[in-house]
Amino acid sequence: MKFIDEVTITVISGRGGDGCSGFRREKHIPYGGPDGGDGGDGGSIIFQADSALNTLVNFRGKKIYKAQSGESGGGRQKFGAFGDDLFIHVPVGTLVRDKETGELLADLEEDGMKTLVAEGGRGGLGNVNFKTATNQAPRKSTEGKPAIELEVELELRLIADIALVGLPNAGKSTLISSISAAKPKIADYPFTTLEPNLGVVKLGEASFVVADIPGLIENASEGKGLGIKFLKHIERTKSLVHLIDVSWCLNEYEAFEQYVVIRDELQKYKEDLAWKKEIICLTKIDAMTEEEILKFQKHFEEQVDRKVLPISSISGRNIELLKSIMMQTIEQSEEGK
Ligand SMILES: Nc1nc2c(ncn2[C@@H]2O[C@H](COP(=O)(O)OP(=O)(O)OP(=O)(O)O)[C@@H](O)[C@H]2O)c(=O)[nH]1
Ligand SMILES: [Mg+2]
Repeated sequence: MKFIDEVTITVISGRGGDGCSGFRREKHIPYGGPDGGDGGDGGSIIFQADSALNTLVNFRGKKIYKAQSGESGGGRQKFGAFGDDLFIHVPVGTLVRDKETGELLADLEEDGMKTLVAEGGRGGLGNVNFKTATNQAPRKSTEGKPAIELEVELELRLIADIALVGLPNAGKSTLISSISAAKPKIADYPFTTLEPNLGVVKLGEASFVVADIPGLIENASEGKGLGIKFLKHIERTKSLVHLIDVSWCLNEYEAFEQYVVIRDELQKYKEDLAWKKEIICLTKIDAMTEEEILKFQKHFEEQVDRKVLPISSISGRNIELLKSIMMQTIEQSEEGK
């Protein structure tokens, strides 16, 4: 299953500072020698893997990354300052490629790993370097080496933090399209989604990855429907959001039965999956009265003995709240590791 996040950015290293051509001029020293200092080296572009990041979403805004140039040398053999290197932090698992040639420049597979991708230009030499026995007063100095500008492609294979599970038509794709930029097909019939869709959900500075999984049905664990193929991917997520469309149910018992069907399948597939943290959402509540919502919610909460969240992707009700609960759940599961 390929979930790929890709983005192209431009990186520019710093150019080297120019060497200086200068001569010592002091009151009582008529023939002061050459004293032009060297230019400083420009800063390099270095990519660094950082486990605190999990998507490339932050690169969608800023496109150009530039390291500092070196400063020119000065008189009195003054060296130009070196430009600072620019460290670009990327999620662990990011590949960096030269866009033009396709060459792999960095494969940042471990936290903290660093790779230099564009070296800063060397500083030029000041004329002090060119003094020889025969040429005591060289005017020669060299320019700093130019910057390197590269268009690079960053690629990250994503692993979802949260999977949306539920029966076909429960509203999973609609939810992912309302909380992320993912644009999956949505339709009023079962099995609309045939392959998982991934979406990156942004919440303030943080972000996490949600997978919209094709609908599960009874006996999915034995291979019915599309489900089984994807259950193993659900295994790798930190938690689940279980969507139950209760809007068409005649009563709360019928509604809860839908929940039980999926829980059974998860459990039959693997005990571990059933114990994964799960956020239970009653969906499409815009199509219900307040009374009905309360009745269904109360019944679910009594049965599962914890909070259940009624939501509507269409009206947006409780969607922001759901996003923050998702974030909290991910954080808790990371702490519990
Ligand atoms: N009224 C209402 N309709 C919704 C809501 N969310 C989804 N729907 C509708 O429910 C139908 C199914 O939505 P999908 O998002 O395609 O459902 P799904 O769970 O992805 O379905 P599969 O991919 O087949 O598993 C569509 O007609 C949606 O417009 C909601 O919050 N309120
Ligand atoms: Mg779908």
